[in-house]
This record gives sequence, structure tokens and C-alpha cells, in this order.
Amino acid sequence: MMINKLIKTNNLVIQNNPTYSRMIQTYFKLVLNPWYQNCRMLTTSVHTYCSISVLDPWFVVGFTDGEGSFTITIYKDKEYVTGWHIQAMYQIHLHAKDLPLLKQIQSFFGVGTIQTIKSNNSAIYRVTHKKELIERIIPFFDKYNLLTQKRADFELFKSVVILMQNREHITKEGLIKIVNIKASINKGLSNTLMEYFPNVLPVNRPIIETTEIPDPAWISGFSSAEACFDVTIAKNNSNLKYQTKLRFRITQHVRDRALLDLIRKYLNCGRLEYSRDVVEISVTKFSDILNIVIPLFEKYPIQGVKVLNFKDFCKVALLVKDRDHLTASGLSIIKTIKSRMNNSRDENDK
Ligand SMILES: [Ca+2]
Repeated sequence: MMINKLIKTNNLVIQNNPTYSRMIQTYFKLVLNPWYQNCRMLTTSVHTYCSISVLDPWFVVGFTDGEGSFTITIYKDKEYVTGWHIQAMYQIHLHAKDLPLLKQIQSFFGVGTIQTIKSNNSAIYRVTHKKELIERIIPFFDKYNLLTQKRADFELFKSVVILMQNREHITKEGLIKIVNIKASINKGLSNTLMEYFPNVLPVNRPIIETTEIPDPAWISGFSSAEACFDVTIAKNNSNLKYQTKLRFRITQHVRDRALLDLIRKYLNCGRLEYSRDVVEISVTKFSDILNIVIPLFEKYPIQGVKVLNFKDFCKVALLVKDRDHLTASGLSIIKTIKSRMNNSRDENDK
């Protein structure tokens, strides 16, 4: 079936076509290669991945560093003496395709709800109950510290939840304290809140100085949220042959450059690149992809739909390793694999 699909996609004429038999050979080489078979990631479907294990705590921290958020919402409500209602929320908002991963995170914490939003094809995991935040979420992130600057949001968020626990949020003074804290969380106050609280005095936002990556599972969680596995095919100007290049990269706001440098040191490969307010770690050297990046994520798996891109990335790496990318049939397979990766991946292709 896979071969048929490959052939169909490449519009090859099957009969009497020597490229076809080369392709079949290359394909079976790929499937039968022991290296390929040793790659758990390549032979297990994403659904199996989502149902097998309990997530590693450090994976959850890394994923939250990438995709999680800690928010305080303040909105008008006549029911309250102050006229304002305050809600604290930990949430992870993903594409609906990643619903199985959100369910894994929900069962990891044992609290929270998941809402799917049809209009934009997304899903949100949320924890809003004060008791659940106090008994489960906050103690967890106190024990397993976030590594990005998002930890500052968590610390400020926690101080609001403590005020709420002490019922200070229902007093005027408590409300002002919370507004001052909220002003330093994430993007600060909305324009509307600024109008209502013109005398806001934002509290100091802590600077997070992470000095080590405590566990490789953090890198797999953070990469599952933030990394890209790219394949590019470009014509070499000197000999007009096509070159296949693989690249692993993570892009972040420049405020986390020190952390990205720690990742680079941890991996012992790659380089940092800066442009405007973003910093990117990028690994392009093929031997580093093959000997460092792929084995790391074999051992500490990428979770969620991104694993499909990683699997494709591994397949291309194998073809390049065997120098099949220099043959017409190998290149043709790489083009097919590439055409379904990342943004072009069909939603139903699982
Ligand atoms: Ca992010």
C-alpha cells in the first residue's frame, strides 16, 4: 500500500519503468534495514505512543515550558463586593490533532478538563479549581521547576493563588495587589484593565537563571512543544546535483538565550543564531543528527502528532546515511516523504 502511495504521489508510470524497480529496492531496503527496525519510533504508530506510558514528570515540565500558560483573569462581576471576579488558570492549548496528548497530560495530573473548540480545530486542557491548583499543579511545579522565563509567570501566578486561598481577593486591597501582580504576568494588563486601574504598580518580575538541564526528558517535552524537524532538498550549484539536508531546530524569544545555550551544551552540538528578538538553536551537521539528535529522541520519545514528523525525519536520515539520496529513486522517496511533513501533513494521515 505504501509503495502504491509512493508511486501514485510521484506520478510514475509503473510498467517498464526502471525507476520503479529501483524504488521498490530502495523501499525494501528502508523497511528491512536493521537500523530502521531498531528505531522504535519508526515502527510504532502515534496512537500506540499516546496510549502506552504515563508521562515522565520532566516531559510535562518541558512541554509546559513550551506550550503551557499560567494566567490570571480579572473581569467585572456584580456578584462580588469588589465588583471584580478573579480566576486563576493553568492551561495548554493545542491543535485538536493533539487531543490524545492532552488526555495523557490530564491523566498525568489527575485533575482538569479538556474542551475541544470546533471553530478553530483546537483543544484546551485547563485547571481552574483553586483546590486542584493548590493541591496538584502548584506543588508539582514547585518540585519540578520550569526552566524557561515562564517560571516567572508561574511564581507570580502562585502568589495570586495564595492570596486567593487566604480570601484576600475579595477585598479591595487584595484586588489591587492582584492587579499589580497580573501586570507583570505574560503580556500584562489589557487596555480595558489599564483604564479601570490607572494607578497600577507592576511588581518586579523575577529573572529566571537556569544553570542546568536536569533531565533529558525535559528536552523531549520541550522539543515536542517547540522543535522542528526539517528536510530540505536543494540543487548544488557546483555539480547541479540535489542535496538533502536535515535540520533540527528550536526557536524561542531571545529572553531564553541562556537556556538555549544550555541545550546546545547538553547536546554538545548545534549552534545558536539570532535575529531580532528570537534566538534559534539549530543542528545541521549530519553526523550530529544521526548520532546525537535521533538517538536522544529514540530514548526520550517525542509525543503528540510531532512524532510523525520525527519518524519521517528518521526515514530520510537513513536514506542519506546509505547515500540513497544521491540516486533518482532515493531522491524520489525523500521528496514524497518531505511532501507530507510539517504543514503539508494531511490531517487524516496517521
Ligand atoms: Ca512557546
